[in-house]
Amino acid sequence: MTDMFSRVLAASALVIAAHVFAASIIAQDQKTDAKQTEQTKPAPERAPERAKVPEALSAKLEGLSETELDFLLGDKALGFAERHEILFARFEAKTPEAIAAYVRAMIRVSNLSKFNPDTDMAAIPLNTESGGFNRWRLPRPKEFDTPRSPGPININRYFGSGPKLGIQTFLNLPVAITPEDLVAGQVEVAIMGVPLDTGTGYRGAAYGPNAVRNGNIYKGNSPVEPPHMHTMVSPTNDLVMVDYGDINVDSLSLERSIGHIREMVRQVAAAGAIPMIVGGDHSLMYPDAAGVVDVYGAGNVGIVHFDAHYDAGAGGTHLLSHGQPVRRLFNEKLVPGKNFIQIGLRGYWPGKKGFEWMQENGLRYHTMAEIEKNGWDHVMKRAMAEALEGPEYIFISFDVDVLDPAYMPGTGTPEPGGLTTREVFPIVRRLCAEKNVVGFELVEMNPLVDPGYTSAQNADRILRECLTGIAMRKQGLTAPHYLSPLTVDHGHDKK
Ligand SMILES: [Mn+2]
Repeated sequence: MTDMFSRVLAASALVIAAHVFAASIIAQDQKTDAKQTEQTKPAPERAPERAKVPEALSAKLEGLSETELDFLLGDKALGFAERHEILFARFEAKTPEAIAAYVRAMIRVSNLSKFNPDTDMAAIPLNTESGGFNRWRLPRPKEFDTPRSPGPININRYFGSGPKLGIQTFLNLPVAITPEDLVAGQVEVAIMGVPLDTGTGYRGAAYGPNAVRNGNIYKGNSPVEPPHMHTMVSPTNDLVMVDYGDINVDSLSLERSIGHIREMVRQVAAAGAIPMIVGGDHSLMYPDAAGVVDVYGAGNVGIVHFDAHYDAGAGGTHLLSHGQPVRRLFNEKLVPGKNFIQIGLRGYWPGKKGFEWMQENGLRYHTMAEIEKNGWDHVMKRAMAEALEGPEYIFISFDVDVLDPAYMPGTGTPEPGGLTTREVFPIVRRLCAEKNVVGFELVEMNPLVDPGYTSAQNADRILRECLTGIAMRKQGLTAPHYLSPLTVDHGHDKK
């Protein structure tokens, strides 16, 4: 009892600390943004290489001014062609006048693209007169509701309750609303939704959490649940889990939302539960991982990042989006480069520079090209070994677009040629069983672009694979790629 009391106390102290933290996050952001811009600038000693003018073209360029020539032969021209040779080829048939006009047009476009203090807003103003400025993130006062003792609440009326019955929760789990509920219930995993999609530009990921709640066919509510067949372990039997509801956001502003999300994730982790976040778009990775790092310490958490894209974009107008969380976590020194393991990259992003940045900074990436060359088993083994060698804790960031669109049509940025469910399920389960997972997020599931329920069902199964792994770890089943002897082989072959 004393122990529980001290847990409640610790949790409330944290709530207060987190509020103070949230108030200062904007100021902090300004500082880190300045830092980020500095870091993304090329180092001054590395002067950009000037392209060599082909002989055939040199006479035609004689009329260009020094500035125009500098622009044409320098890095900035590469915003108009991948290589200088491509640009020079465009000039072959042009007159010197046409070339000069072309170069001036490039300079004009380049200048007009930049921030102009006379016409542009450096910050988007908010209506500070609004009486509801902070209402979206205020907890509902206890005084408004019927008094109850803290702890998880089962909201099912019937002893046996199937998938079509009742108020939908993740895996038909009981509900918890406050950190006191988590502490009183000694909750081990708190699954929560974050209906945020302002970081992507594609509306719909905000509906992900409720689609996952609705989208699975296994929703028992009995004290004994059938185990996961591959392992004969059932998380519902072995773990205390809750649906922790949704984290509210300012649905018009990612920037205004991240402080609150980070605070809520931190609260759950500090209450001793594993936060499992269902998004929402991938900009969530920043507040989700940061909230976990706030509890376990910068540098102590590795991130295993499943994604078709590297999400370490830099230099964009917006300082956070679903394509930038990796860069931001790295720039703020919350997660060192060597602690990132990326799996499933393909398509067209990043390009050469992005891969070079990852190599320079120690990030471990596993592309579909590597899988094409060496096969999935090889790559899974390599990534598992890297995760096990890394820091004590891991956070799993699962962007559903790592799956081939055949398995996950419901996502904003689908990319052909991805992983199959048969490849993804075992590695997620293994990571959660063989390594100390302290946080998990599933992001970018957009039910509005999947008229069926394939996406929601597979998303639900990914959560279950992780939960099965966590339950296996609790039972001590942490051997490499453990599978149940009962189900993995019928045993009737002649010895
Ligand atoms: Mn992503």
